[in-house]
Amino acid sequence: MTTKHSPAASEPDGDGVPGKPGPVSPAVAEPAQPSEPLPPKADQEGPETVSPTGQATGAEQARMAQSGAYLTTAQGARLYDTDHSLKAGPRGPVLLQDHHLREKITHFDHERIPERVVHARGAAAHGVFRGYGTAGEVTRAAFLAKDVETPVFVRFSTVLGSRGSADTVRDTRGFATKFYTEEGTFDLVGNNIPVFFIQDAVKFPDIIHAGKPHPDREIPQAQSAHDTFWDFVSLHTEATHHTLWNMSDRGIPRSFRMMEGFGVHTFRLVNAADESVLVKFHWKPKLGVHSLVWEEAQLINGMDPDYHRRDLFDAIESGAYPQWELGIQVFPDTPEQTFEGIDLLDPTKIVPEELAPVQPIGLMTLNANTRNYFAETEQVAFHPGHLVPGIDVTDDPLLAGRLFSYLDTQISRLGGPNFGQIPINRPHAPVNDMLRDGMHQSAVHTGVAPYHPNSLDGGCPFFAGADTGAFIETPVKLPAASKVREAPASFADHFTQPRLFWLSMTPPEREHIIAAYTFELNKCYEQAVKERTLQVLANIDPQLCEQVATGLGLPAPAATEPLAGPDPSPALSQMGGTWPTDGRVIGIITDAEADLDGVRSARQAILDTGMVPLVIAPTGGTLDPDGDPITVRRTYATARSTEFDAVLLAGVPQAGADAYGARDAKAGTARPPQAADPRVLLLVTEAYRHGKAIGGWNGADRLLEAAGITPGEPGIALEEDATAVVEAVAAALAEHRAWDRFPPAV
Ligand code: HDD
Repeated sequence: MTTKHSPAASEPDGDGVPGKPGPVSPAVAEPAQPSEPLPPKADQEGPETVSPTGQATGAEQARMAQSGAYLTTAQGARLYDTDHSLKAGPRGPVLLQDHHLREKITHFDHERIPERVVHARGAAAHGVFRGYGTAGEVTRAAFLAKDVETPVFVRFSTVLGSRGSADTVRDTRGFATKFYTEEGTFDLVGNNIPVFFIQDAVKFPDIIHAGKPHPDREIPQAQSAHDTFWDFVSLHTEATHHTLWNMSDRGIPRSFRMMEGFGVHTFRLVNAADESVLVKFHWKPKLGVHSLVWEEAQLINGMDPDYHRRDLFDAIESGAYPQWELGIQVFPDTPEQTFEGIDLLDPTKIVPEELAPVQPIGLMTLNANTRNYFAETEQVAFHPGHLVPGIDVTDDPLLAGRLFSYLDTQISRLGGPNFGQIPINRPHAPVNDMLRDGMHQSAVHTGVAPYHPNSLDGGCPFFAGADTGAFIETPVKLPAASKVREAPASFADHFTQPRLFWLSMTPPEREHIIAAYTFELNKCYEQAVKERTLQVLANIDPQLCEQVATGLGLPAPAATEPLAGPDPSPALSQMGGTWPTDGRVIGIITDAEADLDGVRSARQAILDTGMVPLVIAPTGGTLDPDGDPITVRRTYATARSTEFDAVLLAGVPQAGADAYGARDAKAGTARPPQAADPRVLLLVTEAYRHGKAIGGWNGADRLLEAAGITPGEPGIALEEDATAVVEAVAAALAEHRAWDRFPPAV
């Protein structure tokens, strides 16, 4: 006999005596009756997607989730139990005829799909792109040429780590955008670094084999700090430029919202008169480009490995929609395909913005979170070959290989050639192809003649022409040439542009680069790898090489390449400006004895400036529960400095110090009395070390003193009242960090 499970009857029922089951509040009891599901939150509504057969899917399918009164099998038969296998008696063996058990376990066994071979860890969001209507002169692509709104889906990612790795590792970040335009889908599959490791796609498996964990023991995870990576990049010096960007602050972004994005390759745009130009795409974040510091990034990997995806999700949830302006650098489409001597087909080279300004052509706003990670973020399939009329590729040999690789990889990752029918991948333009059948075909194609021309299905479909919106490849003239496995001579210059980047950095940024190389190379075992890398660094800059060599305890070699020029490009530095502080997180450290009116006004002032306050107190719950309660968001035990962009001190939190004192007294230990709670002291000293703004009032100077911080320093704001403190801290935060707090690297 099987027993019918009755959820309500199984809940505890008692009088709250420890060890005895207590009464259960209706809110936490397991629901026993069908009720309406919670409505989706407004900001979880993503754009509708439409199937090739015209069926609405996205939102419609979302409503299917855990809704409806009755649980059913996959075939729609209602179920009365999903918690017990069918058995021969309550203690008897499980019966093979339990078809529900078999269906449920079989489906579960196949829930995972292969993760992406690179860029496995990512986070994504929906949004809109609005063209400024200014690009018509250079492209006929309507979503750029006209003032129209186009839905987008953007996936940010790390490159090396597997799907469950941490967010704030030192790595390149992917920045892939799918524009669902009315003329077809356009994918801009870029990175947050404008150059790439290699110049030819044929080397991509090699650089990835070198960067991924060692094949024998599969360590380290999501790190470039290991021998094979440095072996590869020191032997393939074309990787020098990209590696230098990686070792700079660009390799550890503060947030996806604060990263630039780059199309990397040079693309070709074609206008309505069939005139072409060469362009490079740039995404410029409205919040500015900001980074973590290395110690902070490492701590976050332990404290909150989901830091970047949480930041993106929370910002969108709270209405702080991230925005990027799309811009293009425009170059004449000459047969040489160079600009100011820079080879536009070499993906390891940039064109400094001072030589070719970035011209804004549209604005992207991410305004809706994903509703299902698997369905959207995991199943989205980008491809640089997803192009629309008016945007074409060039002969960059790295791009050529990508045009093959992205389609190919989806076949194993998404299980067949019909991945384009998955809701997140469905174009918003009408699809009328003659691709048929195959694994996971979900369209019910009608007609009998999926070939062209035909006389049986009314001749349909017919071809479009240039005047009816066809994608027509630009008839670029090719030079007469022989078949060779060779690179052009200009591809051999591997050091001018790394030097350009180095010379464009400010002293604190250079110190971070030196520290990064020193850290990574000290993690390597092979002496030859370290020495070869020092030779590479010598060819960038002697100061860089010498300082890293000191950190490694090795002699610095002399340069073997000329070190003259080039002119620095100030646009490459992240320092020196002020930026909006929207969505920045401000911790307010307080306790029940502090100036709680001040805490209330600080909270309000933070919210008024579009930032996010988080009150930190000794325990959870509320402060001043009988007055005007303040909700505590973090306790001294759960808060760490890494969660905050700046910290406010509403007094000298003593509660923890008292607790330590009492414990010491009980244990009879003779530690010196604590000036403040040690967890608070740690939080404040870390924030200080990471160059974060710190503000305080109401005796906060004593806490600073206990932490060894001098009040008059830049980025330290002590004021009479809480609102003035918030104002001063916001002003300091607009510069992102107090830069002169960073000590020399070695
Ligand atoms: Fe790639 C994924 C960016 C070179 C092969 N790549 C992938 C993603 C980004 C980039 C952002 C993640 C897309 C997503 O979120 O789903 N890749 C780049 C950039 C490159 C580049 C900016 C150089 C300019 N990639 C590159 C080469 C090859 C690949 C040279 C192969 C020859 N990339 C892939 C891939 C991936 C991929 C194996 C893995 C998952 C996927 O495509 O869909 O095909």
